[in-house]
Amino acid sequence: MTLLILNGPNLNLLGTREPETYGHATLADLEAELREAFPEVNLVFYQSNHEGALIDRLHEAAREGVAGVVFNPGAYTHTSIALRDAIAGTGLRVVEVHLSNVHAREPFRHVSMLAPVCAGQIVGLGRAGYHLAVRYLASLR
Ligand code: CA2
Repeated sequence: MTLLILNGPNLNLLGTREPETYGHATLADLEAELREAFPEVNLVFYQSNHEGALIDRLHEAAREGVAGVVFNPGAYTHTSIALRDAIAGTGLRVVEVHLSNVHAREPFRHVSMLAPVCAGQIVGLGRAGYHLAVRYLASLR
C-alpha cells in the first residue's frame, strides 16, 4: 500500500525555528521516524511551498492510485479553495494533520477550507498526528 505524506508551505523550516510551537524535529526526522514505524507501508513524501505544486501532486497521487494522503497544508488550510477542489475533484482519501492546536491560536487558524472534504482532521498532537493518520489509512486495506 502506498500513502502520500504531503506537507505544505514553510514546513521545510521545521526544527529550525519556533520550536515552542512546532517542536525540534525536522521534516527529515519525521520522515525517518514514519519509515521506521511503518516499514510495511510504501510512504512517499513531498513538500512544497507552492499551492499549484501541491495541487499537481494530489492529481498525480490520484492517477497513481495511492490509498490515502496525510496532508498538512500549512497556512493554505485556511485560505485555499483550490486545494479543497483538488481533494474533492480527485476523490482522494485525505487526513488533514496539524502539528499545533490551531484552535488555541489566532481566530484565522480556526477555519479549515479543506476539512469538509477530508476523511478527518488531527490537530495539536505534534508528530504523533502523522503517525495516527498513517495508522488509520493503513488500517483501511
Ligand atoms: O500546526 C500546523 O501544522 C500548521 O499547519 C502549521 C502552519 C500554520 O500556518 C497552520 O496554521 C498550522 C505553519 C507551518 C510553518 O512551519 C514552521 C516551522 C518552523 C518554523 C517556522 C514555520
